[in-house]
Amino acid sequence: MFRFLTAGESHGPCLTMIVEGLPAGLTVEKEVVDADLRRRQGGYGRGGRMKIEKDAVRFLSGVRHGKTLGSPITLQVENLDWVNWEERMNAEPVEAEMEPVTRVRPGHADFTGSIKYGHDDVRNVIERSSSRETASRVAVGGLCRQFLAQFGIEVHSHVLSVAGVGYETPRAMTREAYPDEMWSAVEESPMRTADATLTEKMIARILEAKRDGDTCGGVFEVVAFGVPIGLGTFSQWDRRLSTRVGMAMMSIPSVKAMEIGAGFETTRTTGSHVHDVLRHGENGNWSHLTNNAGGIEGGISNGEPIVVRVGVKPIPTLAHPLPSVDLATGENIDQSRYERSDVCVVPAAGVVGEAMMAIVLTEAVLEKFGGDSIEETLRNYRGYLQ
Ligand code: EPS
Repeated sequence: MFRFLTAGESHGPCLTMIVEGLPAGLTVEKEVVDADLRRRQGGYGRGGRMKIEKDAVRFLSGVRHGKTLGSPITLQVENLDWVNWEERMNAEPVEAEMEPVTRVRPGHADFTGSIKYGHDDVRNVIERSSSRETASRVAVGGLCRQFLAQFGIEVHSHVLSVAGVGYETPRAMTREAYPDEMWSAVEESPMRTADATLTEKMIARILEAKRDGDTCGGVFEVVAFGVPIGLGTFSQWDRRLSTRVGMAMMSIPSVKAMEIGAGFETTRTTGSHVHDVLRHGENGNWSHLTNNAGGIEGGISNGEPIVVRVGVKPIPTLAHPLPSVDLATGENIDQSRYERSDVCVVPAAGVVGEAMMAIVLTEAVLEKFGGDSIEETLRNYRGYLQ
């Protein structure tokens, strides 16, 4: 069974991840993980923290001479900001008086977390609810990406819109709709969107929001190519690939919506306009004329690209704060608290979406093909394809 856990506070010394279940003998490169970590740090609209951090992974166990051992893999990403927080975040009691955070930000975990855990200092909530945790998932996803590459599976993401500025019409989702040049353009764009004009418009929208002390959400799309027919199953609700992709995407902080393939669009028309006609080629390959199903039918991958669109709300830390409550006094106040933050995290959230997709597919590939060594997994995979 593939599984992982993450630990670490946003301004603590580091993030730690333990990954279990990757087969032995898989070549893993730190550089591939680090490249993903860098991509998550980028994107227009990020705040001051990203100027401090230079996320990079350290393998602390489970890897020897560049190959997995089959034992638990421990990954670590340092928080370079820790030096500025050593006293405030020390595990040991400290002498200095610390002013507690008590004015909660609407839309943040500040309120629910404080009530739930009985904290009188919201700092105790902010630290783990922070999206800093998503660096952990990206590191794990960077390992999964290297596992999936063995099966010819690739995962990409791009931004479709920011605060309503973006692609207007539903896009085709077949393999041909995503040429390789598109992904190079996405990687070049600070908005992670292939259209240069759209990049400019999105940046202008973010600048406008920033001037108003406001924030922007948006929609990103994650696409996985090369997924074989047969991952996931309808036989139990929680083993459907759609269930698992849904849970993975909804687990990303600030995500409030998600659809698979044509999603909500399918509800506005009739069946004959929605379902993807199946073809059997002379070469024996299966294909569909369209991909409205987003690569999943009956909770099982159907061989087409897996396509999901994910809606990210505007982040709750506003430079022009909304009215709120001071938890210390119970008083209604005119302005909640502001602290250093980002204005738009949609491009970064897309990179986290890629990691979550890679994690779900890794789990599903291992469930289907098993294997304690990568050779064994590949042998089972090739046998199935035949
Ligand atoms: C975050 C607030 C900001 C973000 C942070 C998420 O951090 P800080 O409080 O240190 O300024 O930059 O995101 C990250 C640190 C990251 O790595 O993505 C929050 O309140 O959620």
